[in-house]
Amino acid sequence: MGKTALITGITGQDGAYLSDYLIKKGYTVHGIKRRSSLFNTDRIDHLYQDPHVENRNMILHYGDMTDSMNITRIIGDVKPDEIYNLAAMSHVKVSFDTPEYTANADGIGTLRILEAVRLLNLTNKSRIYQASTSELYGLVQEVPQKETTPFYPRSPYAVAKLYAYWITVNYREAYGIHASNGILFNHESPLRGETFVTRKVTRAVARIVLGLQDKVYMGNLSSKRDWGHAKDYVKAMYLILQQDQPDDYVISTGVTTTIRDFIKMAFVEGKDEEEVGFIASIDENKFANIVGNKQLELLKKRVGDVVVGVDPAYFRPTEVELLIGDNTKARTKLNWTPEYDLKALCEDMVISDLALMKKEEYLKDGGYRILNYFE
Ligand code: NAP
Ligand code: G4F
Repeated sequence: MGKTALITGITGQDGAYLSDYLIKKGYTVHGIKRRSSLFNTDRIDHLYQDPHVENRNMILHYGDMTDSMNITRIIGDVKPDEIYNLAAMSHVKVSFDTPEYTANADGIGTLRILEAVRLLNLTNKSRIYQASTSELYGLVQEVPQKETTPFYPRSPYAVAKLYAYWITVNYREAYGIHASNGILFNHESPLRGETFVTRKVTRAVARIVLGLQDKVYMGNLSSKRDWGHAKDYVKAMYLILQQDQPDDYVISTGVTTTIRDFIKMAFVEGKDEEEVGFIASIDENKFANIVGNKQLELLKKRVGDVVVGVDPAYFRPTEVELLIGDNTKARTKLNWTPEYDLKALCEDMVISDLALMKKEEYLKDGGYRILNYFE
């Protein structure tokens, strides 16, 4: 019999990659999905099985992190071997607009999972992975950041995640639950939400290349992030729950890059003093298979055009300026190493967005997206 996993946040970036990974390992995956007026299952549609199929290995439940009874009922019904708590209002800037909701879903939501496991007498059965974050380091107290670096959160999101981190440690120490924190640094992919910085850039690049958009407006270009690929990071989540002892791990690449340099890597050159980006040159080989000759000619004419501007509306009231993680513990104890570097990640995202935008351009009326992100 394969193991059973319950994933909260299954419709998100990490939920999609993790489900795919666990199902390939023989798991039966249960996922909690919020009710929404649209399907919102694009990222997991390739895994979905109709409820009438026998012996399904992917089962969805309606639920919400703010609903204790619902969370407790689902955990009681599924009795999972492993719970991956990935659900969260995960956008830092938006958390300044919705601080109370963020505290409820991201902070108390984690307590609801832990308390359900305790009340249902599943403390010896269900292992718990908590999606903690490098945002906990905020105004960094040490460079690079490791498991012992003191936290200094800088947003309602990070403060909510601070509660979630410590309540996970507390339930481990108080009740002996196999509960662990993965302190994950930023990880991206073609499935990344469209309003996070890397995806905003790679989508804009694709749309500018295809002539669908003239310019993109960004926020703070000087902050630095340690970016990895979500495909690598969900493997670390799995490894954390396979350890005999629960523990907390930093998951990162150990390389940090400014937003400005990511934009340059994706497409354009920058003029730092004016905070604008212009198209420096066109790599014909990069785009030849995607755009037609006519489009390539039009694109070449745009060399020198300013395509990136800065709009202070995207600045945050308090910013996290520098994140860079020391992943020594994960490398040595979990035997985890990331396969993607930033260049490979950026390329994966740009190529995928070019293909997606091209399809969207053709399929404007149908609205179908038939992309195989998982190969
Ligand atoms: P994401 O793409 O934003 O996905 C978040 C998921 O949580 C979605 O499935 C979302 O559902 C669900 N969700 C949000 N609020 C919910 C609620 N009240 N009840 C139930 N489900 C809810 O985030 P991600 O990038 O996959 O990240 C996964 C987790 O890791 C999050 O907890 C995030 O904070 C944390 N994290 C992410 C990173 C990163 O760089 N990606 C780094 C460190 C930690 P809908 O689809 O309905 O919105
Ligand atoms: O891509 P971001 O929105 O990610 P952020 O704030 O680092 O948070 C992400 O990573 C965390 C892990 O450290 C997760 F916990 C969290 O859930 C989320 O996945 O912004 C990255 C940087 C920031 O400094 C921001 O100010 O990019 C800067 N930025 C500049 N222009 C922008 C923009 N960010 C966004 N979203 N949009 C912009 O136009």
